[in-house]
Amino acid sequence: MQEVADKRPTVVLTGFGPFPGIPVNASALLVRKLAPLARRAFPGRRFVVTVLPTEWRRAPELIANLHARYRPVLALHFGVAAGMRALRLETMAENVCRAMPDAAALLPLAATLSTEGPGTRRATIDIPAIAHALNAHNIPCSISNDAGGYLCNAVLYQSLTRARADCKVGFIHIPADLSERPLDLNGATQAALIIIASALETTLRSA
Ligand code: PCA
Repeated sequence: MQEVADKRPTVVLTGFGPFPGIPVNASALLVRKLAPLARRAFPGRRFVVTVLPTEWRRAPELIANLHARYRPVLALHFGVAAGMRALRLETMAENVCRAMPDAAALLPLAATLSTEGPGTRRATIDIPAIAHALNAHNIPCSISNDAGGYLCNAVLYQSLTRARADCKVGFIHIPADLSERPLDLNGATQAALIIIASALETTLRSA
């Protein structure tokens, strides 16, 4: 199989599909546009790009599979937040599930993501370095310590739980509406390339 033969360090990129209130998820558009550009910009890395279903059961399962199968050095997850004009770099995930129905109209099974896991898990990408790189390109961004308690938080928590010690993990919320510059789809894609470049530098330093 191709993934066995490919010895390049792997980067996993994920977006999300639709969910109640968001019929078209801009993070899915983003990762699909990003995939060929990232492969061209970073030929030494293999990129595995997935659009996750916004579902309490399936999204964490798929994240676990991605880590087990590809053993990435970097996992960057993207999702949308409504009403935002800037990128939001999430610093932590909380061991909570907000009782909100998912894309399959199902509620979370429990109030927490994990019975044994810690109350919070911290993102392992270098967020100040990424914010600095984005600022240098005049891309609006903020740093957040509240990933929201819905599926974005769940995916960040699960990815941090499943990542091997040599894998950096981060989550970036993008505006749900990518119709305005500088964060239209092109601008958000360029921003994502800057984030990948900065995050890969850290994986090299700690390798
Ligand atoms: N945003 C939601 C889940 C999927 C997405 O794109 C969130 O912020 O949790």
